Amino acid sequence: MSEEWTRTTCPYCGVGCGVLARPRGDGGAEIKGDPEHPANFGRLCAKGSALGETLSRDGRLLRPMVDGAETDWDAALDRVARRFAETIAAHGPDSVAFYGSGQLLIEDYYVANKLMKGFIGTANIDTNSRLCMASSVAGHRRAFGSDTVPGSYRDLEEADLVVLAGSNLAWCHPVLFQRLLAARETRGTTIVAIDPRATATTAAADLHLAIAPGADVALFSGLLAHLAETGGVDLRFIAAHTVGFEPALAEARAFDLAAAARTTELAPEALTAFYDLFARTERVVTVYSQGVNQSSAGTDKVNAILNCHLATGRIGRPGMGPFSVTGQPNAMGGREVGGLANMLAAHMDIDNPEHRGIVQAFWGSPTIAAKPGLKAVDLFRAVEDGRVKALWIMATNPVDSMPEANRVREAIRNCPFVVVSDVCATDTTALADVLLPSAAWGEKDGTVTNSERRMSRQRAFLAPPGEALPDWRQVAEVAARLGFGDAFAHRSPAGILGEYARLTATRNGGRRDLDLGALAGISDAEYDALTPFQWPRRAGEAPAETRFFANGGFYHADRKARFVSTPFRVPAARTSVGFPFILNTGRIRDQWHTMTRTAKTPRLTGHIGEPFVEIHPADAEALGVKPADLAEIESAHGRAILRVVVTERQRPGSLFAPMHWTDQFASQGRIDAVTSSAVDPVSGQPELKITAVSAKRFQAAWYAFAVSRAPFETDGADYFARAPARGGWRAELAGLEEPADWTAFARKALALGEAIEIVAYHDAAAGQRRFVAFAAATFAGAFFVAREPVAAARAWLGERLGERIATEERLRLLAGRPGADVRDRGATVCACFDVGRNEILEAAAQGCATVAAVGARLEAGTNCGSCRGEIARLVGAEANAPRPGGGLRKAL
Ligand SMILES: Nc1nc2c(c(=O)[nH]1)N[C@H]1C(S)=C(S)[C@@H](COP(=O)(O)OP(=O)(O)OC[C@H]3O[C@@H](n4cnc5c(=O)[nH]c(N)nc54)[C@H](O)[C@@H]3O)O[C@H]1N2
Ligand SMILES: Nc1nc2c(c(=O)[nH]1)N[C@H]1C(S)=C(S)[C@@H](COP(=O)(O)OP(=O)(O)OC[C@H]3O[C@@H](n4cnc5c(=O)[nH]c(N)nc54)[C@H](O)[C@@H]3O)O[C@H]1N2
Ligand code: SF4
Ligand SMILES: [Mo]
Repeated sequence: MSEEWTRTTCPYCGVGCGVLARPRGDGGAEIKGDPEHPANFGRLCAKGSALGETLSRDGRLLRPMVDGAETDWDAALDRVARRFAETIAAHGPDSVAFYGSGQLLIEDYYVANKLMKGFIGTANIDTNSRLCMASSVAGHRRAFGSDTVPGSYRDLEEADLVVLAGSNLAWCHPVLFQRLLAARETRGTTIVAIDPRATATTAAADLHLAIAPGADVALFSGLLAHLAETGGVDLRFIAAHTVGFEPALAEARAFDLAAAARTTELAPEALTAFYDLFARTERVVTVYSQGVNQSSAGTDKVNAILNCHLATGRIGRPGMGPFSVTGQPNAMGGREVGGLANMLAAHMDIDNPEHRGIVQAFWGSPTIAAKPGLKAVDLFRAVEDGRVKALWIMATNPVDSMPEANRVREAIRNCPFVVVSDVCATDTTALADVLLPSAAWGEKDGTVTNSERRMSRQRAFLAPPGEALPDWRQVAEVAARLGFGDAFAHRSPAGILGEYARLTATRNGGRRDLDLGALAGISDAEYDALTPFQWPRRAGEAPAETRFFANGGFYHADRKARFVSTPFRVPAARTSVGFPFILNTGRIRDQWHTMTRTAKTPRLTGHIGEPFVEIHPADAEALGVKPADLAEIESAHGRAILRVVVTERQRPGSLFAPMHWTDQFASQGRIDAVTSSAVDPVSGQPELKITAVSAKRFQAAWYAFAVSRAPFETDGADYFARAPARGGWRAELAGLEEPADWTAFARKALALGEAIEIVAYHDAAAGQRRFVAFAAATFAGAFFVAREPVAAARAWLGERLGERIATEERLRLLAGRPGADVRDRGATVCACFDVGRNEILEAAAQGCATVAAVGARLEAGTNCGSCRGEIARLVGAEANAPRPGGGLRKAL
């Protein structure tokens, strides 16, 4: 591989930042932001910056496996093809299914979709985007006639008001959020955040509307009614470019101010402030994400937002428009190629006979799926009840990320034939009959589309380990074995993209939004040199900034947009005496989904290293739980045990837990064992933000904190959570009963083998036990037990692992605390510069009173900026310095 920098794209969020990567020779890589990429202009967030530390080969799948035994590719692929062919022959094409991911590249996705819909002849191909973007897709298609995101990132910088609805942009799209904050410094942009709980995003907003869970339709219906009432609508745009305004408005009028305030549980003054601001500000961008999409009214929430932008004609012009931000690096690309069960390909509709004709003729395929296939939740139900008998899962981990995940796990376990393509071992790969090792980020070539319709190259800069192969090749090989070799004869990703681009342009002539004609038949050399561009890019067109709909031109047959009536529906989940809380779930700053990559480096586990549940102080008191206790959260579907965080950021009656933890990292941290699979009736997207649950204290008899050079043996603890530490691993443990022999228990848990020396300390009165393990005079592990959650200098202990320890220092380790001259850095706050909580508190004590002052002294907060809110809290300063136009929060 070349020792030069390779230009590629970050594999995490949908911002789609450009990355420069250079192999380091030890398997890792140097990483920096690509200054020329128009998504990030050189910036990266903590996850992107840490990419080079997550490339290790630990846990990587290296060889194909059939029935748990290693084999060669031919045997594995033959088995997949034979079992799919037999199942189809016996039970028809709808008895097989494919479950993909917004983390597949366009080329992978395109061939999988082509095989299923055009050659096997079933639309049973769905993706984790069903859990993510499906409501936005459905809302866009209802309003615009196509799944079009009209604007660009630049619009967030050119807006005077940015509304963030159900989006924790600060943590989930950090570089885009930093672009917004930087623009606000000069422009004085007002930011309104709509979220039931307080987050790093709401902390930076001028106005936080802590809406009742699920009430967004009422909020935006009230806005539409208010706009009509106060003359805030654009009658010319409505007349020229839309249909259905009057009925939608009539429906929205159910939400006068009083009704909107009642349903949203917001003060009328706060609502009026927002409504007036929206009415009087021409340049408004409304960004929406999972608080909107992951709802049993998700599609209506999207249309309620779109209605307000259509009514004001604020769409597709600089600084104006609705903006659905995508989650995964290629969530948008997956929608484009047809990865959803209800789409065909290249933004053509499965229900449209003309579109089916175009696609079938283009593919020269024997068949074409004629009706939509099963959407994710239904797809796994069909696996459960035996309608689907052969399933291929690629680049997603449904055992941890699907709602009612225990049920999904059983369905997969009982499915007669399961293929999983992944890069590493997961809770899902454990259930595979055939396990296929995929080439990972950095090892494969392809393209992705980000949230602003910008396509960028991912480029290989490392050789794949073992026999790992790119996903598209696995699909093409199986297709060939099913007898479709001619249609899947692609020899390179460029060939696939070139074919796909030709399809987008076929019989298009401006009738479809997605047109990549300029890339039709792209050569390998052109593909290598491809620079990021926004679609559409028709034949002969050079890259240009593109927007849609400023002058109408929607994609319904009459080229007009539709207002959609959105009657308010309450969420599917009802609290009851047995399940009195609403459980909300989502993301944390430094972890990506099921943690298969971001949990490989202590830089990213140092911020939050354990699954937790946020509880309002009043609820905590009523439940008798204290900070750092453990709580059991239970729904009708399953149970989780999580560390308690008591905080006023949470609404009373609501809980929040992260989606990330799996059986690999915690005993019972899989929150999707608990969540409900109630879905939106239009999009089929599950309501992952609202599940009725109970909460109670986990009655631990003992708690332990441990560090070890080894990854721990956790059998015997009723609770554990582990994470990498700087010199090894750290773990939190707890149990309902004390083990008979603590020394033996600690020894086994530390998993260091016999050749260690253990120094022990027991304070019977305080109920404390401490064990410190040394291997050849180096610090190898520690195990601290107490009746209460353990107090110890966690970060300091983790950092000392592997160090040679002088005899007189051993006592310090046994005390679990550094001496007065050394400090425990505390949990990581700034992951970019690796700065801990205690370092920031010390800087504050020495007079750093602002985020800028802390940045000047420690560098903390000066790169990606996503920790700035937290730093502000620690130094007791406002999240952002005063700026023009920022007086709204004070005014309220
Ligand atoms: N660090 C990190 N970043 C990520 C990811 C990650 O795993 N880690 N994943 C990526 C992916 S795939 C996605 S889809 C995006 C998701 O990005 P976001 O949608 O921003 O993230 P979430 O935390 O899922 O949810 C956003 C917010 O919705 C709020 N919410 C819950 N219920 C409601 C409601 O009824 N109304 C409103 N208005 N808000 C509500 C939640 O409290 C939460 O703060 O993030 C992407 N970026
Ligand atoms: N409770 C709750 N649940 C949620 C959500 C929520 O907000 N709350 N959010 C939902 C959303 S929006 C999403 S997007 C999903 C995400 O859920 P998943 O898609 O299940 O999460 P990931 O951990 O990203 O899984 C990706 C898998 O692909 C593997 N992988 C990485 N690169 C490659 C590759 O190149 N090829 C192959 N074959 N495999 C690869 C990784 O090792 C990993 O196992 O979770 C959903 N689930
Ligand atoms: S914001 Fe962070 S995670 Fe998202 S693409 Fe950019 S560097 Fe990657
Ligand atoms: Mo997502």
